[in-house]
Amino acid sequence: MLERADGSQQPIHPLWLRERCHDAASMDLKTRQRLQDPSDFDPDLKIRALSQASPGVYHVEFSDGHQASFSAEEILEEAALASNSDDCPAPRLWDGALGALPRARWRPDPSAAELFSWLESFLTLGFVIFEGVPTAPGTVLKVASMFGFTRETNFGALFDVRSTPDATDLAYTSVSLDPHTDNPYRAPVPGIQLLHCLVNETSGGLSTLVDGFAVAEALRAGHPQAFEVLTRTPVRFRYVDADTELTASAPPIELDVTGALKSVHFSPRLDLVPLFSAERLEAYFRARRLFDHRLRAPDFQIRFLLKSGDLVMFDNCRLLHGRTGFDPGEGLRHLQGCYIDADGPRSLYRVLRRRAQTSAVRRSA
Ligand SMILES: O=C(O)CCC(=O)C(=O)O
Repeated sequence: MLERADGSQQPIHPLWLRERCHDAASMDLKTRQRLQDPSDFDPDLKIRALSQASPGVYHVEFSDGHQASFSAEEILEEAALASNSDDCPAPRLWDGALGALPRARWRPDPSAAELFSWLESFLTLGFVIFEGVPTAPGTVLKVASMFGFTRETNFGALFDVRSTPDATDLAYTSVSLDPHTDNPYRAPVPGIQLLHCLVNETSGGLSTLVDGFAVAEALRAGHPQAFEVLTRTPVRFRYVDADTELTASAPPIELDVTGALKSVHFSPRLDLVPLFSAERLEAYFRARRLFDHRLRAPDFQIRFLLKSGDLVMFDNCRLLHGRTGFDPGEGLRHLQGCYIDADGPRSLYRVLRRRAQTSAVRRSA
């Protein structure tokens, strides 16, 4: 048992603790990877002796003869991690009344504190808008590289979003686009999308964003059966052009093992539900309609103009994006986009936090 800050007791399982030994016999100290296969530990392992080595540090002797020291603080921190928690800021769900948008002045060489605050906005709200990003073509890739590795696709490392007569995707026309997640036909789906406005000479083409997690939670609360149907129906998404044929299946609302929201997969231009029984299909169509009508409702959606030099980076597994239609006769509208994997900003956030903690400890020493 360890005592938590609030005085309550935290039971610690011997095998769980044995797997966390970080002495040189248990792990490679450089890579911090385990040297022993933990499945070989005695399943009936016990703690034979426990003593306090110094304030907050315990010396443990296990029944297999191994001895190790642990910081109580570190063990309690690890114990507090819920099974679905990744120790980054939790999503703060929002709706159409969000108010001030998370905007930041872009700088190619931000301070650690600036970068940290950009990441906090992104991780909590699912998006951040940078202003003043140079409009030289390709700059979106430079911005992306600050947060993660570009996920190249059949559209290339970046894609141009502008109205063209030979469009291979409705995004490359001037029609309005309802809220959707990008590329649900890929496995894995691109985690994060960046869209950088180089030029917008039209009066339309407003960008839209919806917090898919907020809508999903509203559905769970108000229409639990519909929510359940959308978590259990595998929908097939498909993209085909002359050189590419991609398909992937996913439920519109994907949950993790604890039942928490994991991902939204939604693109009404591309979804194909398998031919289930009439009863199952009707339940799905009713549920999709409820979900989609909320995704399109102003109560949940925000609209804003991306002007030349603005760049929006958003979580493609949580937020849905779209745009209003525009008249290409009014002038040019040209965005460049790219994808990065979902884990880049989370890794960067942890590294910055660790560095800040280390330098705070150094300063106080
Ligand atoms: O034109 C826009 O603002 C958005 C385009 C879009 O939805 C996309 O590229 O996926």
